[in-house]
Amino acid sequence: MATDTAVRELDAVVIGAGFAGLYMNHRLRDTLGLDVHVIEAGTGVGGTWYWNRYPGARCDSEAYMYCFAFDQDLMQEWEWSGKYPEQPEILSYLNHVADRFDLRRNMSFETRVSSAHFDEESNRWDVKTDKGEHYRCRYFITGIGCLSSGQIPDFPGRDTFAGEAYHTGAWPHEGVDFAGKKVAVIGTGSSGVQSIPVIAAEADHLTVFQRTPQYMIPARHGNVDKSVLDEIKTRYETIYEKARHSVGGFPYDVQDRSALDVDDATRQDIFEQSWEDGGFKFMFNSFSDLRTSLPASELAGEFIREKIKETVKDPEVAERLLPLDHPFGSKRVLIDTNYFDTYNRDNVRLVDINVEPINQINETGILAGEEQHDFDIIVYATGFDAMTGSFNKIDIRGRNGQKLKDKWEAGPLTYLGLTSVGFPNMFMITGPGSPSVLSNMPVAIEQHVELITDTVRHMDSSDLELIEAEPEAETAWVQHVNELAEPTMFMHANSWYLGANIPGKPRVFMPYAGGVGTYRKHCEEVVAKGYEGFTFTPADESVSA
Ligand code: N01
Repeated sequence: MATDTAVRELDAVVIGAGFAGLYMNHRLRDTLGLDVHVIEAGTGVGGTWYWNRYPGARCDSEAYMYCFAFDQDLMQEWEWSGKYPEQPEILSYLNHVADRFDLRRNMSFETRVSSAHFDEESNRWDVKTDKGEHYRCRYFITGIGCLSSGQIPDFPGRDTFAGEAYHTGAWPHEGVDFAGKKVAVIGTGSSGVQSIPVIAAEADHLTVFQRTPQYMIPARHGNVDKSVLDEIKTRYETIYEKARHSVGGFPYDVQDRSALDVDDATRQDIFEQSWEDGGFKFMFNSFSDLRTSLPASELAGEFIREKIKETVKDPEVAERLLPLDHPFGSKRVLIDTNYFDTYNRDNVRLVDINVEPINQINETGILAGEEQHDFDIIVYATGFDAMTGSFNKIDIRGRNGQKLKDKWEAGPLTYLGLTSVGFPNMFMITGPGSPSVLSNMPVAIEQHVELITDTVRHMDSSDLELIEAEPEAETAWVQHVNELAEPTMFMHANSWYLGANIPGKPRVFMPYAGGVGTYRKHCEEVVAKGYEGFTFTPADESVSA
């Protein structure tokens, strides 16, 4: 039983030791000299890459872009091995960063923040953990990730299954042995699509339970010659600068052409070339309007459907794999390696749960429609309570004891995706209403961490006690975020961006769809205009602690 211990006074508490928490710690502690403590639930650093160890896990951002850019020496010394960074390599990288900057010495591991309450008497946050620790700090900062709260649907009888069951986002560190086993994978999002080909190659038999067929672009993953990466390193500054001012946080050239303005043969050639290149270039580097024009998106969708039909040998299986109910780009674009080919294997079966619904999970397996499927292992690749789920798990209370969870009951309300009215001196790194998941995360994270650092520096040098968003600014921001999403393909599908994967969750588009470059410019203007939309409380006007 946890007991309350002495209160520890700090400048800042940061939750999470992933990309966000690591860099925030470095900036506040080493640049500003603040007394900071980082609280992390895992036994080590890594965040997403600590938890998501499922087979085939890797990032869809190319490796040379999926890292910190704040330190030139760090950038030059780290060597990536392949086109895309695999989970063990990213975890090694983040451990290297933690070692290099000595970031663990002010961290608690295996500890969860249970509550964070703003005390209006002292203008301090009281942060308590499940270990009974109590911190009192000026700044309360969340680096809790956007996809950290795993969800396993409440299928009838779910807990009666006698075999092994795993969620991709909480994978056992010792790995799972699939050899000779009958395996089920439920879910065909990024995690399912990455793990399915790897599990199929190991298991005796794999059955995939699919609710929504998906569009995918081949990754073209493989080793990259060191000379290529060395050459990239000579241009790192330029590359990152381009990424910082781009839409998706990638340094890809943007094409100023509509898919509708070229003839069929030209369009086909461009799609083919982008398909050969693989990865997100298909989306960002082929045509300018795949995210915003339904007819353009449909042309890309049709191209991909043809590729699926060409790849999957059994026409009936191919038909079940065709995404027809949502346009390309309306859900997270998936990057795959051998996904569709996997359905040509003799040991793989696809169940469309729209036709054969999962009626029950029982001791031996899954009853889908009228058919019983027996399994040794069930893998839930069923996603996350995205963006707000991890906030809701912590009892966060601002002014007048208002709970963040209550304030966000109808959807997250933030200013810049960074702050929320009534929660002074609380900053959310890549919170809802910021570009976050619609971009290459390290780029978005660095921008937020640096903005928070500059803001804290400004407050300290100007003797300002509190920063708080203004209600009008927050209302306008939420409206702006909605308006940006409205003309995009994102509004045409049931996705976790809209909370549609969680029963009862309000249908609100949560990330900022205007791109990291536009968002950065907006933040710079806010600062240049004296932190427009924020109110500061000077130290001498506040009640002293
Ligand atoms: O989760 P998801 P994920 N019954 O929500 C299905 C990032 N990520 O873990 O599409 C049956 O995308 C659900 O079906 P549907 C990335 O941003 C990145 O795969 O909702 N099925 C879907 O097929 C990604 O988008 C990387 O109809 C149910 C699947 O489960 C995000 O994390 C790698 C169901 C969930 O897909 C989440 O990806 C991994 C139900 N009740 C993750 N509920 C890389 O960078 C859900 N499903 C590579």
